[in-house]
Amino acid sequence: MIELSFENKLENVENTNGLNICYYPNFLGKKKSDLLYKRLHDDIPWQKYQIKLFGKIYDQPRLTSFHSIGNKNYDYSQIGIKNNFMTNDLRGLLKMIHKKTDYRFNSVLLNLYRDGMDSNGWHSDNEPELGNDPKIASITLGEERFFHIKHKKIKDLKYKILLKHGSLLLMGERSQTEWVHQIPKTKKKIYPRINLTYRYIY
Ligand SMILES: O=C(O)CCC(=O)C(=O)O
Repeated sequence: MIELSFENKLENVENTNGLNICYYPNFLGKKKSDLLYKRLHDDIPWQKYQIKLFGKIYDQPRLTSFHSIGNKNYDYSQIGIKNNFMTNDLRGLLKMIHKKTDYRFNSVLLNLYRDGMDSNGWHSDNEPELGNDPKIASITLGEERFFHIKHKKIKDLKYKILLKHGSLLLMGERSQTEWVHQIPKTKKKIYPRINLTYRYIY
């Protein structure tokens, strides 16, 4: 797996073998990131959802909360996720993302990875209500974690990026139709991480 590094001024990589992603390591300053991490950690109504895999029920290995403008229905992973309203903090981040990109979003899924054993397995964000070619804006707060992305058909096309506190990762055209991504577990002793993925629900 090739690690994509974005040092110094190299802030975005586009069309890496057809992978359309942009990474902004310093999207939010440290002060704002610290403040938002604490507020979201304390105020978001985090819930533990269950998922059925091969006929068995498991707790998802993370806590989750879904928020949207206009009470959107989202059948995320078929877990019957509850809709919450967009708080001022979530709307503020949405505004900043809309300034940075032409993509438009109206909802956000938050994940809280409590430690290295919390994770998110290989998947694409491709539920029908996200449209034909979903775009995603992903913000990281708290502990940095590796994000893996691999092509669905071409075995050797695999990349990883260390997602930093206060960073923004944009996943653009074909990122969900042709690629899958994951946040793997780690045995390292680490602090919690909050991730926000902004999405457009039709
Ligand atoms: O935590 C992340 O960076 C990715 C989250 C994700 O893939 C998802 O919520 O679908």
